[in-house]
Amino acid sequence: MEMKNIKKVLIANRGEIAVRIMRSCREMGIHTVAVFSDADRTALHVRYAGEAYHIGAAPSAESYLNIEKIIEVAKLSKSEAIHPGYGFLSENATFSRRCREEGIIFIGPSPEAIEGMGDKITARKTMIAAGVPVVPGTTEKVSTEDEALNIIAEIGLPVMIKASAGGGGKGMRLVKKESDIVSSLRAARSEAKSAFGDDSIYIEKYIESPHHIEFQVLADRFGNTVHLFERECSVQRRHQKVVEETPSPVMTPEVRKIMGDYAVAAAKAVNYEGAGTIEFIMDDNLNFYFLEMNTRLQVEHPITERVVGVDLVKEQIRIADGRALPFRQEDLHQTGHAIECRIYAEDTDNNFMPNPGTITHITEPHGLGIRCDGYVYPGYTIPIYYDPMISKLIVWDKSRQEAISRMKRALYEYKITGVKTSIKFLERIMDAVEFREGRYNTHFIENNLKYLLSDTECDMYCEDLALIATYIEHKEKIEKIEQTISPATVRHGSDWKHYGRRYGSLRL
Ligand code: MV4
Repeated sequence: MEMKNIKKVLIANRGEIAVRIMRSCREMGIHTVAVFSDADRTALHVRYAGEAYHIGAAPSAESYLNIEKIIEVAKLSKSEAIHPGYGFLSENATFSRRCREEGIIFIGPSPEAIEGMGDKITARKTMIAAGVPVVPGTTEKVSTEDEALNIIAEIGLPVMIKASAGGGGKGMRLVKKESDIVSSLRAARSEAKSAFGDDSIYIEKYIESPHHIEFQVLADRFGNTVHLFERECSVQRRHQKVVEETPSPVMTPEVRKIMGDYAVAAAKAVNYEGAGTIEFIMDDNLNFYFLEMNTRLQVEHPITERVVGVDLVKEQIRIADGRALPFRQEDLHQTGHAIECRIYAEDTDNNFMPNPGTITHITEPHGLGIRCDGYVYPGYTIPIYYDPMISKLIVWDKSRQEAISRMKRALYEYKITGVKTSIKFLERIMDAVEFREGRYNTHFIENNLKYLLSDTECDMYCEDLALIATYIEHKEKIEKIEQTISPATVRHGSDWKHYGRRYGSLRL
Protein backbone atom coordinates (compact mmCIF):
# COMPACT_ATOMS: atom_id res chain seq x y z
CA MET A 1 0.00 0.00 0.00
CA GLU A 2 1.50 3.33 -1.01
CA MET A 3 1.82 5.77 1.86
CA LYS A 4 2.49 9.47 1.73
CA ASN A 5 4.35 10.17 4.97
CA ILE A 6 3.96 7.47 7.52
CA LYS A 7 6.78 4.94 7.37
CA LYS A 8 7.22 4.35 11.09
CA VAL A 9 4.65 4.39 13.88
CA LEU A 10 5.27 4.60 17.61
CA ILE A 11 2.62 2.68 19.52
CA ALA A 12 2.02 4.49 22.83
CA ASN A 13 0.37 1.52 24.48
CA ARG A 14 0.89 -2.03 25.72
CA GLY A 15 -0.87 -5.40 25.82
CA GLU A 16 -3.16 -6.83 23.17
CA ILE A 17 -3.96 -3.49 21.52
CA ALA A 18 -0.28 -2.64 20.99
CA VAL A 19 0.19 -6.01 19.27
CA ARG A 20 -3.06 -5.54 17.31
CA ILE A 21 -1.90 -2.17 15.95
CA MET A 22 1.56 -3.50 15.06
CA ARG A 23 -0.01 -6.34 13.07
CA SER A 24 -1.74 -3.86 10.76
CA CYS A 25 1.44 -1.78 10.51
CA ARG A 26 3.40 -4.89 9.48
CA GLU A 27 0.87 -5.68 6.74
CA MET A 28 1.16 -2.09 5.50
CA GLY A 29 4.98 -2.23 5.44
CA ILE A 30 5.20 0.32 8.26
CA HIS A 31 7.99 0.03 10.86
CA THR A 32 6.90 -0.16 14.49
CA VAL A 33 8.30 1.32 17.67
CA ALA A 34 7.27 -0.03 21.07
CA VAL A 35 7.57 1.79 24.36
CA PHE A 36 7.61 -0.11 27.62
CA SER A 37 7.64 0.29 31.38
CA ASP A 38 9.69 -1.61 33.96
CA ALA A 39 6.82 -4.09 34.23
CA ASP A 40 6.78 -4.79 30.49
CA ARG A 41 10.40 -5.61 29.62
CA THR A 42 9.38 -9.14 28.58
CA ALA A 43 5.99 -8.23 27.09
CA LEU A 44 4.97 -9.42 23.64
CA HIS A 45 4.52 -5.92 22.18
CA VAL A 46 8.20 -5.29 22.94
CA ARG A 47 9.24 -8.51 21.19
CA TYR A 48 6.98 -7.87 18.22
CA ALA A 49 8.08 -4.32 17.43
CA GLY A 50 10.98 -3.38 15.18
CA GLU A 51 12.41 -1.23 17.99
CA ALA A 52 11.55 -0.81 21.65
CA TYR A 53 12.34 1.94 24.14
CA HIS A 54 12.08 1.95 27.91
CA ILE A 55 10.02 4.93 29.13
CA GLY A 56 9.83 4.57 32.90
CA ALA A 57 8.61 2.84 35.99
CA ALA A 58 5.69 0.42 36.12
CA PRO A 59 2.90 2.78 37.27
CA SER A 60 1.29 4.22 34.13
CA ALA A 61 1.63 7.79 35.42
CA GLU A 62 5.40 7.27 35.15
CA SER A 63 5.42 5.54 31.76
CA TYR A 64 2.43 5.13 29.42
CA LEU A 65 1.00 8.49 30.53
CA ASN A 66 4.28 10.39 30.28
CA ILE A 67 3.58 12.66 27.29
CA GLU A 68 6.98 14.32 27.06
CA LYS A 69 8.90 11.06 27.35
CA ILE A 70 6.83 9.44 24.60
CA ILE A 71 7.30 12.43 22.30
CA GLU A 72 11.03 12.32 22.98
CA VAL A 73 11.11 8.64 21.93
CA ALA A 74 9.08 9.41 18.78
CA LYS A 75 11.67 11.99 17.75
CA LEU A 76 14.63 9.82 18.72
CA SER A 77 13.26 6.88 16.71
CA LYS A 78 12.25 9.15 13.79
CA SER A 79 8.64 7.99 13.97
CA GLU A 80 6.37 10.11 11.81
CA ALA A 81 3.26 9.12 13.74
CA ILE A 82 1.98 7.92 17.12
CA HIS A 83 -0.92 5.53 17.63
CA PRO A 84 -2.31 5.83 21.18
CA GLY A 85 -4.48 2.67 21.18
CA TYR A 86 -7.27 2.83 23.77
CA GLY A 87 -7.05 4.00 27.39
CA PHE A 88 -3.88 5.80 28.54
CA LEU A 89 -3.37 8.91 26.31
CA SER A 90 -5.90 8.00 23.61
CA GLU A 91 -8.43 10.70 24.57
CA ASN A 92 -5.97 13.21 25.94
CA ALA A 93 -6.34 16.53 24.08
CA THR A 94 -3.01 17.78 25.45
CA PHE A 95 -1.23 14.78 23.92
CA SER A 96 -2.92 15.28 20.53
CA ARG A 97 -1.94 18.97 20.70
CA ARG A 98 1.67 18.27 21.72
CA CYS A 99 2.01 15.88 18.78
CA ARG A 100 0.72 18.58 16.44
CA GLU A 101 3.19 21.12 17.91
CA GLU A 102 6.07 18.72 17.39
CA GLY A 103 5.09 17.87 13.83
CA ILE A 104 4.22 14.29 14.76
CA ILE A 105 1.07 12.78 13.26
CA PHE A 106 -1.37 11.79 16.02
CA ILE A 107 -3.36 8.80 14.74
CA GLY A 108 -6.62 10.05 16.18
CA PRO A 109 -8.78 13.16 16.29
CA SER A 110 -7.73 16.79 16.72
CA PRO A 111 -7.42 18.23 20.23
CA GLU A 112 -10.46 20.37 19.43
CA ALA A 113 -12.61 17.30 18.64
CA ILE A 114 -11.38 15.52 21.79
CA GLU A 115 -12.18 18.57 23.93
CA GLY A 116 -15.52 19.16 22.24
CA MET A 117 -16.67 15.64 23.04
CA GLY A 118 -14.78 15.30 26.33
CA ASP A 119 -16.87 18.04 27.91
CA LYS A 120 -20.28 16.39 28.06
CA ILE A 121 -22.31 19.60 28.40
CA THR A 122 -20.59 21.01 25.31
CA ALA A 123 -21.17 17.69 23.52
CA ARG A 124 -24.89 17.79 24.40
CA LYS A 125 -25.19 21.34 23.09
CA THR A 126 -23.37 20.42 19.88
CA MET A 127 -25.65 17.41 19.36
CA ILE A 128 -28.81 19.44 19.97
CA ALA A 129 -27.60 22.00 17.43
CA ALA A 130 -26.90 19.17 14.96
CA GLY A 131 -30.40 17.73 15.45
CA VAL A 132 -29.17 14.53 17.13
CA PRO A 133 -31.59 13.34 19.85
CA VAL A 134 -30.18 13.64 23.39
CA VAL A 135 -31.70 12.45 26.66
CA PRO A 136 -34.25 15.04 27.92
CA GLY A 137 -32.48 17.27 30.44
CA THR A 138 -30.46 20.42 30.92
CA THR A 139 -28.75 22.21 28.06
CA GLU A 140 -26.53 24.38 30.27
CA LYS A 141 -24.58 23.50 33.35
CA VAL A 142 -26.58 23.52 36.56
CA SER A 143 -25.16 26.16 38.90
CA THR A 144 -27.57 26.44 41.82
CA GLU A 145 -29.73 24.06 43.82
CA ASP A 146 -32.85 26.08 42.93
CA GLU A 147 -32.05 25.65 39.26
CA ALA A 148 -31.67 21.91 39.75
CA LEU A 149 -34.96 21.61 41.64
CA ASN A 150 -36.83 23.55 38.94
CA ILE A 151 -35.41 21.40 36.16
CA ILE A 152 -36.19 18.18 38.00
CA ALA A 153 -39.75 19.39 38.66
CA GLU A 154 -40.03 19.88 34.91
CA ILE A 155 -38.57 16.59 33.62
CA GLY A 156 -39.67 14.47 36.60
CA LEU A 157 -37.91 11.86 38.73
CA PRO A 158 -35.94 9.66 38.41
CA VAL A 159 -32.99 11.64 37.04
CA MET A 160 -29.26 11.17 36.51
CA ILE A 161 -26.91 13.83 37.81
CA LYS A 162 -23.74 13.69 35.73
CA ALA A 163 -20.36 15.37 35.79
CA SER A 164 -19.62 17.30 32.59
CA ALA A 165 -16.00 16.16 32.74
CA GLY A 166 -17.03 12.56 33.45
CA GLY A 167 -18.04 9.82 31.06
CA GLY A 168 -18.01 6.07 30.96
CA GLY A 169 -20.09 6.01 34.13
CA LYS A 170 -17.67 8.08 36.23
CA GLY A 171 -19.23 10.81 38.38
CA MET A 172 -22.87 9.77 37.93
CA ARG A 173 -25.65 9.80 40.53
CA LEU A 174 -29.11 8.29 40.14
CA VAL A 175 -31.81 10.20 42.05
CA LYS A 176 -35.17 8.53 42.65
CA LYS A 177 -36.59 10.44 45.64
CA GLU A 178 -37.23 14.15 46.00
CA SER A 179 -35.61 14.13 49.45
CA ASP A 180 -32.32 12.89 47.90
CA ILE A 181 -31.98 15.64 45.30
CA VAL A 182 -29.98 18.18 47.28
CA SER A 183 -27.61 15.72 48.92
CA SER A 184 -26.97 13.89 45.61
CA LEU A 185 -26.32 17.19 43.90
CA ARG A 186 -23.72 18.17 46.50
CA ALA A 187 -22.12 14.73 46.47
CA ALA A 188 -21.93 14.66 42.65
CA ARG A 189 -20.42 18.14 42.56
CA SER A 190 -17.72 17.47 45.14
CA GLU A 191 -16.90 14.10 43.56
CA ALA A 192 -16.56 15.77 40.15
CA LYS A 193 -14.37 18.50 41.65
CA SER A 194 -11.94 16.06 43.21
CA ALA A 195 -11.95 13.52 40.34
CA PHE A 196 -11.76 15.91 37.37
CA GLY A 197 -10.94 19.32 38.83
CA ASP A 198 -14.19 20.55 37.29
CA ASP A 199 -17.44 20.62 39.28
CA SER A 200 -19.74 21.36 36.32
CA ILE A 201 -22.75 19.09 36.41
CA TYR A 202 -25.85 18.50 34.28
CA ILE A 203 -29.09 16.61 34.74
CA GLU A 204 -30.82 14.09 32.50
CA LYS A 205 -34.03 12.11 32.73
CA TYR A 206 -33.16 8.58 33.86
CA ILE A 207 -33.76 5.98 31.16
CA GLU A 208 -34.73 2.72 32.89
CA SER A 209 -33.17 -0.56 31.74
CA PRO A 210 -31.62 0.76 28.54
CA HIS A 211 -29.62 -0.98 25.85
CA HIS A 212 -26.16 0.35 25.19
CA ILE A 213 -25.81 0.59 21.43
CA GLU A 214 -22.88 2.31 19.80
CA PHE A 215 -22.10 3.19 16.18
CA GLN A 216 -18.63 3.01 14.67
CA VAL A 217 -17.74 5.96 12.48
CA LEU A 218 -14.82 6.76 10.18
CA ALA A 219 -14.11 10.23 8.83
CA ASP A 220 -11.38 11.47 6.52
CA ARG A 221 -10.21 15.08 6.18
CA PHE A 222 -12.04 15.55 2.88
CA GLY A 223 -15.48 15.53 4.45
CA ASN A 224 -16.24 11.85 3.86
CA THR A 225 -17.87 10.45 7.00
CA VAL A 226 -19.39 6.98 7.14
CA HIS A 227 -20.72 4.69 9.84
CA LEU A 228 -19.91 0.98 10.09
CA PHE A 229 -23.16 0.05 11.83
CA GLU A 230 -23.79 -0.76 15.46
CA ARG A 231 -22.37 -2.79 18.32
CA GLU A 232 -24.62 -4.04 21.12
CA CYS A 233 -22.68 -3.58 24.37
CA SER A 234 -25.36 -4.10 27.03
CA VAL A 235 -23.64 -7.12 28.62
CA GLN A 236 -21.60 -5.10 31.11
CA ARG A 237 -20.77 -5.03 34.78
CA ARG A 238 -20.01 -1.77 36.59
CA HIS A 239 -19.51 0.03 33.26
CA GLN A 240 -17.02 -2.63 32.19
CA LYS A 241 -18.14 -4.35 28.98
CA VAL A 242 -18.02 -8.14 29.10
CA VAL A 243 -19.59 -9.34 25.84
CA GLU A 244 -20.28 -7.32 22.69
CA GLU A 245 -22.04 -8.36 19.50
CA THR A 246 -23.04 -7.06 16.11
CA PRO A 247 -25.67 -6.77 14.73
CA SER A 248 -27.69 -5.91 17.83
CA PRO A 249 -30.44 -8.47 18.35
CA VAL A 250 -32.95 -5.66 19.02
CA MET A 251 -32.11 -3.47 16.03
CA THR A 252 -34.40 -3.09 13.04
CA PRO A 253 -33.27 -2.02 9.55
CA GLU A 254 -35.32 1.19 9.83
CA VAL A 255 -33.90 2.26 13.19
CA ARG A 256 -30.38 1.25 12.09
CA LYS A 257 -30.61 3.59 9.12
CA ILE A 258 -31.84 6.50 11.26
CA MET A 259 -29.28 5.96 14.03
CA GLY A 260 -26.47 5.56 11.50
CA ASP A 261 -27.39 8.87 9.89
CA TYR A 262 -27.40 10.53 13.33
CA ALA A 263 -24.01 8.98 14.13
CA VAL A 264 -22.58 10.50 10.96
CA ALA A 265 -24.20 13.86 11.78
CA ALA A 266 -22.71 13.72 15.30
CA ALA A 267 -19.20 13.13 13.93
CA LYS A 268 -19.56 15.87 11.33
CA ALA A 269 -20.73 18.32 14.01
CA VAL A 270 -17.25 18.30 15.58
CA ASN A 271 -15.35 18.06 12.26
CA TYR A 272 -14.30 14.62 13.35
CA GLU A 273 -11.35 12.91 11.68
CA GLY A 274 -10.40 9.27 12.21
CA ALA A 275 -12.21 6.43 13.93
CA GLY A 276 -14.77 7.21 16.61
CA THR A 277 -17.79 5.78 18.34
CA ILE A 278 -21.16 7.37 19.00
CA GLU A 279 -22.73 5.89 22.10
CA PHE A 280 -26.51 5.76 22.41
CA ILE A 281 -28.90 4.38 24.98
CA MET A 282 -32.09 2.80 23.69
CA ASP A 283 -35.26 1.83 25.55
CA ASP A 284 -37.54 -1.14 24.88
CA ASN A 285 -39.65 0.93 22.48
CA LEU A 286 -36.51 1.62 20.39
CA ASN A 287 -36.41 5.29 21.46
CA PHE A 288 -32.74 6.23 21.44
CA TYR A 289 -30.62 9.09 22.72
CA PHE A 290 -27.04 10.23 22.21
CA LEU A 291 -24.99 9.69 25.39
CA GLU A 292 -21.39 10.45 24.51
CA MET A 293 -18.74 10.05 21.84
CA ASN A 294 -15.61 8.00 22.33
CA THR A 295 -12.84 9.64 20.34
CA ARG A 296 -10.63 6.55 20.05
CA LEU A 297 -10.38 3.03 18.68
CA GLN A 298 -12.41 0.86 21.04
CA VAL A 299 -11.65 -2.47 22.67
CA GLU A 300 -14.58 -4.10 20.85
CA HIS A 301 -13.65 -2.84 17.35
CA PRO A 302 -12.91 -6.37 15.98
CA ILE A 303 -16.57 -7.42 15.79
CA THR A 304 -17.21 -4.52 13.42
CA GLU A 305 -14.10 -5.44 11.42
CA ARG A 306 -15.38 -8.99 11.01
CA VAL A 307 -18.95 -8.18 10.02
CA VAL A 308 -18.21 -5.15 7.82
CA GLY A 309 -14.89 -6.39 6.40
CA VAL A 310 -12.80 -3.31 7.20
CA ASP A 311 -9.46 -3.18 9.07
CA LEU A 312 -10.15 -0.19 11.32
CA VAL A 313 -6.51 0.31 12.33
CA LYS A 314 -5.40 0.43 8.69
CA GLU A 315 -8.12 2.98 7.95
CA GLN A 316 -7.04 5.06 10.96
CA ILE A 317 -3.46 5.11 9.68
CA ARG A 318 -4.52 5.92 6.11
CA ILE A 319 -6.77 8.75 7.30
CA ALA A 320 -4.01 10.17 9.53
CA ASP A 321 -1.72 10.04 6.50
CA GLY A 322 -4.08 12.31 4.59
CA ARG A 323 -5.71 9.74 2.36
CA ALA A 324 -9.38 9.60 1.43
CA LEU A 325 -11.65 6.81 2.61
CA PRO A 326 -11.65 4.05 -0.03
CA PHE A 327 -15.41 3.41 0.33
CA ARG A 328 -18.70 5.25 0.59
CA GLN A 329 -21.63 4.52 2.88
CA GLU A 330 -23.43 2.54 0.19
CA ASP A 331 -20.42 0.22 -0.17
CA LEU A 332 -20.67 -0.91 3.46
CA HIS A 333 -22.81 -3.87 4.57
CA GLN A 334 -23.11 -6.20 7.54
CA THR A 335 -22.51 -9.88 6.78
CA GLY A 336 -23.30 -12.54 9.38
CA HIS A 337 -22.89 -12.14 13.12
CA ALA A 338 -19.87 -11.50 15.37
CA ILE A 339 -19.50 -11.79 19.14
CA GLU A 340 -16.60 -10.76 21.37
CA CYS A 341 -15.88 -12.07 24.86
CA ARG A 342 -13.33 -10.27 26.99
CA ILE A 343 -11.16 -12.80 28.80
CA TYR A 344 -10.04 -11.38 32.14
CA ALA A 345 -7.57 -12.59 34.76
CA GLU A 346 -10.08 -12.26 37.56
CA ASP A 347 -11.80 -14.24 40.28
CA THR A 348 -15.46 -14.08 39.29
CA ASP A 349 -16.46 -15.87 42.51
CA ASN A 350 -14.69 -13.23 44.59
CA ASN A 351 -16.40 -10.04 43.41
CA PHE A 352 -14.47 -10.16 40.11
CA MET A 353 -11.24 -9.33 41.91
CA PRO A 354 -8.34 -8.95 39.48
CA ASN A 355 -6.17 -12.08 39.58
CA PRO A 356 -2.90 -11.17 37.87
CA GLY A 357 -0.03 -13.65 38.04
CA THR A 358 2.01 -16.03 35.95
CA ILE A 359 0.39 -17.94 33.10
CA THR A 360 1.69 -21.50 33.40
CA HIS A 361 -0.20 -22.98 30.46
CA ILE A 362 -2.34 -21.49 27.70
CA THR A 363 -4.14 -23.17 24.82
CA GLU A 364 -6.02 -20.71 22.63
CA PRO A 365 -9.02 -21.71 20.54
CA HIS A 366 -8.54 -22.11 16.80
CA GLY A 367 -10.53 -23.14 13.77
CA LEU A 368 -13.14 -21.69 11.46
CA GLY A 369 -14.51 -18.29 12.39
CA ILE A 370 -12.28 -17.57 15.37
CA ARG A 371 -10.01 -14.63 16.18
CA CYS A 372 -8.12 -14.37 19.44
CA ASP A 373 -6.45 -11.00 20.10
CA GLY A 374 -4.07 -11.49 22.99
CA TYR A 375 -0.55 -10.84 24.15
CA VAL A 376 0.31 -13.42 26.81
CA TYR A 377 2.42 -16.57 26.45
CA PRO A 378 3.31 -19.49 28.78
CA GLY A 379 5.54 -18.18 31.57
CA TYR A 380 4.34 -14.58 31.14
CA THR A 381 3.40 -12.73 34.31
CA ILE A 382 0.39 -10.41 33.98
CA PRO A 383 1.48 -7.24 35.80
CA ILE A 384 -0.58 -5.84 38.66
CA TYR A 385 -0.25 -2.28 37.36
CA TYR A 386 -2.60 -2.38 34.39
CA ASP A 387 -5.97 -3.68 33.26
CA PRO A 388 -6.00 -7.47 33.79
CA MET A 389 -7.55 -8.32 30.40
CA ILE A 390 -5.79 -11.36 28.94
CA SER A 391 -7.35 -11.39 25.50
CA LYS A 392 -10.41 -10.82 23.38
CA LEU A 393 -12.07 -13.81 21.80
CA ILE A 394 -14.01 -12.91 18.66
CA VAL A 395 -16.13 -15.35 16.68
CA TRP A 396 -18.10 -15.02 13.48
CA ASP A 397 -20.78 -17.14 11.85
CA LYS A 398 -23.68 -16.68 9.46
CA SER A 399 -26.37 -16.30 12.11
CA ARG A 400 -26.53 -15.22 15.75
CA GLN A 401 -27.41 -18.71 16.98
CA GLU A 402 -24.49 -20.23 15.09
CA ALA A 403 -22.16 -17.52 16.42
CA ILE A 404 -23.24 -18.36 19.99
CA SER A 405 -22.56 -22.07 19.35
CA ARG A 406 -19.17 -21.19 17.94
CA MET A 407 -18.37 -18.99 20.95
CA LYS A 408 -19.31 -21.87 23.26
CA ARG A 409 -17.02 -24.17 21.30
CA ALA A 410 -14.18 -21.63 21.43
CA LEU A 411 -14.59 -21.10 25.19
CA TYR A 412 -14.56 -24.88 25.63
CA GLU A 413 -11.22 -25.06 23.80
CA TYR A 414 -9.71 -22.14 25.73
CA LYS A 415 -7.46 -23.43 28.52
CA ILE A 416 -5.51 -21.13 30.84
CA THR A 417 -3.78 -22.21 34.04
CA GLY A 418 -1.86 -20.17 36.57
CA VAL A 419 -4.42 -17.39 36.94
CA LYS A 420 -8.17 -17.45 37.50
CA THR A 421 -10.10 -16.33 34.44
CA SER A 422 -13.61 -15.30 33.44
CA ILE A 423 -13.95 -18.15 30.90
CA LYS A 424 -16.49 -20.21 32.88
CA PHE A 425 -18.53 -17.06 33.59
CA LEU A 426 -18.60 -16.27 29.87
CA GLU A 427 -19.71 -19.84 29.07
CA ARG A 428 -22.67 -19.34 31.40
CA ILE A 429 -23.55 -16.06 29.68
CA MET A 430 -23.66 -17.98 26.38
CA ASP A 431 -26.04 -20.46 28.05
CA ALA A 432 -28.32 -17.88 29.69
CA VAL A 433 -31.83 -17.88 28.23
CA GLU A 434 -32.09 -14.08 28.05
CA PHE A 435 -28.81 -13.88 26.17
CA ARG A 436 -29.64 -16.74 23.81
CA GLU A 437 -32.97 -15.15 22.97
CA GLY A 438 -31.42 -11.69 22.55
CA ARG A 439 -33.62 -10.29 25.31
CA TYR A 440 -31.15 -8.44 27.53
CA ASN A 441 -30.38 -4.90 28.59
CA THR A 442 -27.70 -3.20 30.69
CA HIS A 443 -29.04 -4.92 33.84
CA PHE A 444 -28.52 -8.44 32.43
CA ILE A 445 -25.49 -9.40 34.54
CA GLU A 446 -26.79 -8.01 37.85
CA ASN A 447 -30.21 -9.60 37.22
CA ASN A 448 -28.68 -13.02 36.49
CA LEU A 449 -25.65 -12.92 38.77
CA LYS A 450 -26.65 -15.92 40.84
CA TYR A 451 -27.04 -18.12 37.78
CA LEU A 452 -23.90 -16.76 36.12
CA LEU A 453 -21.67 -17.18 39.16
CA SER A 454 -22.08 -20.62 40.67
CA ASP A 455 -22.37 -24.08 39.24
CA THR A 456 -26.09 -24.07 38.64
CA GLU A 457 -28.49 -26.81 39.67
CA CYS A 458 -28.70 -27.74 36.01
CA ASP A 459 -24.92 -28.16 35.78
CA MET A 460 -24.87 -30.33 38.88
CA TYR A 461 -27.85 -32.36 37.78
CA CYS A 462 -26.40 -33.06 34.36
CA GLU A 463 -23.00 -34.01 35.71
CA ASP A 464 -24.59 -36.31 38.31
CA LEU A 465 -26.83 -37.76 35.66
CA ALA A 466 -23.87 -38.40 33.40
CA LEU A 467 -22.02 -40.17 36.20
CA ILE A 468 -25.01 -42.35 37.08
CA ALA A 469 -25.65 -43.18 33.43
CA THR A 470 -22.07 -44.17 32.80
CA TYR A 471 -21.99 -46.24 35.99
CA ILE A 472 -25.09 -48.15 34.93
CA GLU A 473 -23.61 -48.69 31.51
CA HIS A 474 -20.38 -49.87 33.08
CA LYS A 475 -22.27 -52.37 35.28
CA GLU A 476 -24.31 -53.65 32.36
CA LYS A 477 -21.19 -54.12 30.27
CA ILE A 478 -19.46 -56.03 33.03
CA GLU A 479 -22.48 -58.24 33.50
CA LYS A 480 -22.71 -58.95 29.79
CA ILE A 481 -19.01 -59.63 29.50
CA GLU A 482 -19.00 -61.85 32.57
CA GLN A 483 -21.72 -63.90 30.93
CA THR A 484 -19.92 -64.31 27.63
CA ILE A 485 -16.22 -63.58 27.28
CA SER A 486 -13.14 -64.02 29.45
CA PRO A 487 -12.74 -61.70 32.50
CA ALA A 488 -9.53 -60.15 31.08
CA THR A 489 -11.53 -57.96 28.68
CA VAL A 490 -13.54 -56.27 31.42
CA ARG A 491 -11.06 -53.56 32.18
CA HIS A 492 -11.25 -52.26 28.55
CA GLY A 493 -15.02 -52.57 28.45
CA SER A 494 -16.24 -49.22 29.70
CA ASP A 495 -14.99 -45.77 28.88
CA TRP A 496 -16.59 -44.03 31.88
CA LYS A 497 -14.10 -41.19 31.84
CA HIS A 498 -14.91 -40.42 28.24
CA TYR A 499 -18.65 -40.49 28.88
CA GLY A 500 -18.41 -38.39 32.02
CA ARG A 501 -16.46 -35.71 30.20
CA ARG A 502 -18.79 -35.72 27.23
CA TYR A 503 -22.01 -35.32 29.15
CA GLY A 504 -20.41 -32.96 31.65
CA SER A 505 -19.04 -30.51 29.13
CA LEU A 506 -22.09 -30.41 26.91
CA ARG A 507 -24.36 -29.93 29.93
CA LEU A 508 -27.22 -31.82 28.37
C1 MV4 B 1 -27.62 7.04 31.64
C2 MV4 B 1 -28.43 5.94 31.98
C3 MV4 B 1 -29.77 6.15 32.11
N1 MV4 B 1 -30.30 7.37 31.92
N2 MV4 B 1 -28.19 8.24 31.46
C4 MV4 B 1 -23.41 4.86 32.03
C5 MV4 B 1 -22.15 5.12 31.31
C6 MV4 B 1 -22.27 6.48 30.74
N3 MV4 B 1 -21.80 6.48 29.38
C7 MV4 B 1 -23.70 6.82 30.82
N4 MV4 B 1 -24.36 5.75 31.51
C8 MV4 B 1 -25.70 5.76 31.69
N5 MV4 B 1 -26.31 6.94 31.50
C9 MV4 B 1 -29.50 8.40 31.61
N6 MV4 B 1 -30.03 9.60 31.45
C10 MV4 B 1 -27.82 4.71 32.17
C11 MV4 B 1 -26.46 4.62 32.04
C12 MV4 B 1 -25.91 3.33 32.29
C13 MV4 B 1 -25.30 2.59 31.28
C14 MV4 B 1 -25.14 3.08 29.99
C15 MV4 B 1 -24.53 2.34 29.03
C16 MV4 B 1 -24.05 1.08 29.33
C17 MV4 B 1 -24.17 0.58 30.58
C18 MV4 B 1 -24.80 1.33 31.58
C19 MV4 B 1 -24.92 0.79 32.86
C20 MV4 B 1 -25.52 1.52 33.84
C21 MV4 B 1 -26.00 2.80 33.56
